[in-house]
Amino acid sequence: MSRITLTRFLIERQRNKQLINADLRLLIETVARACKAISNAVTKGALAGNLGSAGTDNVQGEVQKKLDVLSNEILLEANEWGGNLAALASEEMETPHPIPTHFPKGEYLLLFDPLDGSSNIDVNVSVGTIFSVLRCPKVADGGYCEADEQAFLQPGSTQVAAGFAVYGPTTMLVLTVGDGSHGFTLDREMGSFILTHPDIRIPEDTQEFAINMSNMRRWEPPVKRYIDECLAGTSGVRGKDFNMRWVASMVADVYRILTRGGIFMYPRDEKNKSGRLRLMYEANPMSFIVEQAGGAATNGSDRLLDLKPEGLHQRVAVVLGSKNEVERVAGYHK
Ligand code: AFP
Repeated sequence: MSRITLTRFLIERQRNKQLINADLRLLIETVARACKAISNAVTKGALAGNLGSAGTDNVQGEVQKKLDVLSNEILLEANEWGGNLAALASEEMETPHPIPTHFPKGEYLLLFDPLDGSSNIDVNVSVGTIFSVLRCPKVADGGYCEADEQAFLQPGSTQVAAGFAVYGPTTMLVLTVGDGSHGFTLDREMGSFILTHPDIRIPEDTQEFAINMSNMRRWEPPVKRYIDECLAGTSGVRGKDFNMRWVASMVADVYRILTRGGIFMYPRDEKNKSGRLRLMYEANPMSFIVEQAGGAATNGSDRLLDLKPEGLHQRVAVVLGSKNEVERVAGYHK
């Protein structure tokens, strides 16, 4: 049986469906190549001196791991010269990164969380890379506007592509360009991502939830009610038992939900008043992927993909996964 590589998958989307153009294809392939390099660095761990703290803080005031810094550099270097980007933005950088003047510019904006879940690196738990692609807005004369922070502040519904890699027992890449969500496994001998999970579908119902229970005392009443009902099991109003998982790497938790269903929640609470996760490079790309797989994503009151961003590093409450459960939580917020 012939294997469908990421390159062939993308060429077919370009040629047959005209869903992407050559520039977007090159951009996605370049991000995927950078993910392979990050996967190698993660796999080598202590052998390459890659574990531990970098001794610096990022814009969010979080301690940067060596691999956070390295992954950010890998993604920047890989994407600067292709001629398809107007600018890049990252969790690890306060302001957008312009394309160096000696390289041509293009029509796309790339956002990424270079190494999501990085507090899990030193304990050898799965981590990953999340990315989102937007178009740089055009101005009156038909040219592209200045690729400053303002250019990035578009609702998630305008994303033209989104994906994430998870560096787990296997390295997986999940991608959407708007015609479903598709999973690719890294074949290390060949150095290629191979389509192994076409057209992923999230079951609409689930008996598994993912939330950091240590925040329970700070939750808002609708979230508390939902989890209390899950915990009550067969003797409660839901009439069934629920299982719980929390990896504390969004990439791993969302990958599990894509594989067997479930609901993932990082709600706002008394401590994280706006939520903990970042809208532009965590919630938006994950919401695009989850919706394309038949799931739903909300902040409790609104569809995440409809939110108008106010800042590059804005935080947001996130509830996503199996449709019927997400709608139940949204209903409890009304
Ligand atoms: P780090 O990248 O700082 O490890 O944060 C990971 C993350 O953004 C997301 O991947 C997890 O779902 C969430 O934070 C875990 O947060 P808690 O540590 O509060 O459970």
